[in-house]
Amino acid sequence: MKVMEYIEQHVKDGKMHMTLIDPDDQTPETAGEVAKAAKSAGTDAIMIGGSTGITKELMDNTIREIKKVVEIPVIIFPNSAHVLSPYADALYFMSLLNSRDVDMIIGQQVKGAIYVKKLGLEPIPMGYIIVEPGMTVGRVGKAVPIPRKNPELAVAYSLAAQYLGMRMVYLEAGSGAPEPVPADMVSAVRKEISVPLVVGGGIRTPEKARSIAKAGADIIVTGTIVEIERDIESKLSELINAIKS
Ligand code: 1GP
Repeated sequence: MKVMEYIEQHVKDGKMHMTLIDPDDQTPETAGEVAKAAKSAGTDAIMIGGSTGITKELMDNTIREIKKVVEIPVIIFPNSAHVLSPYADALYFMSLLNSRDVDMIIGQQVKGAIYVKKLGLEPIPMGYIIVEPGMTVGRVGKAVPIPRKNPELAVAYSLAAQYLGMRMVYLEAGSGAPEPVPADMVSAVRKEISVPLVVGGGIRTPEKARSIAKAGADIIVTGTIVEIERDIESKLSELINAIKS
């Protein structure tokens, strides 16, 4: 089954959770352990990526270790065309729509397209939209973040993504954001689009995860929680239960 079909089936039946692992933050072996704990906690897919410091070799080794221990999809969440790996199941073929830099909107995609084809990776077209504060990805991606008080602008970008043919929309507050994307922005976007809505950045507690899911996110992404918690499985399962119950 294609990863996009897997996602569409899951969001038809309920909410999904995806765990983001940054290959630059631990050894490939430790990344495998993290993925295993996340899978046991109920996560539905592993996303691999980060804003800085990633080499192709690190990407390849990390994905291989993860694939050894879990069977859920492993999806590349790229920061550039240099991190493509044949070992992943799919790739978010994404455009940072509210960037000031044309390279983030279409340049890296042009650089990577031929390799995606050669490697046989499944590309999942995604509109990536940075919401304040945006954190490192907002800075590196030269984004003009959507103001937290402007849900209408987030709706306009999200609808534009859908009309351009993108199969998913991702509202990103930035890894480690003090607060997630506002719930009223999530619900405003959910009301208007018909493709799966992904929300991430700053979601570290079951309460916040529940409120974002209730507001209409189909897929919740968490990354930092697996880096800061010692007992990853129990902390993550509390958060995932809050999303799915
Ligand atoms: C970042 O949305 C993800 O791209 C995850 O954010 O690290 O804050 O969970 P956190």
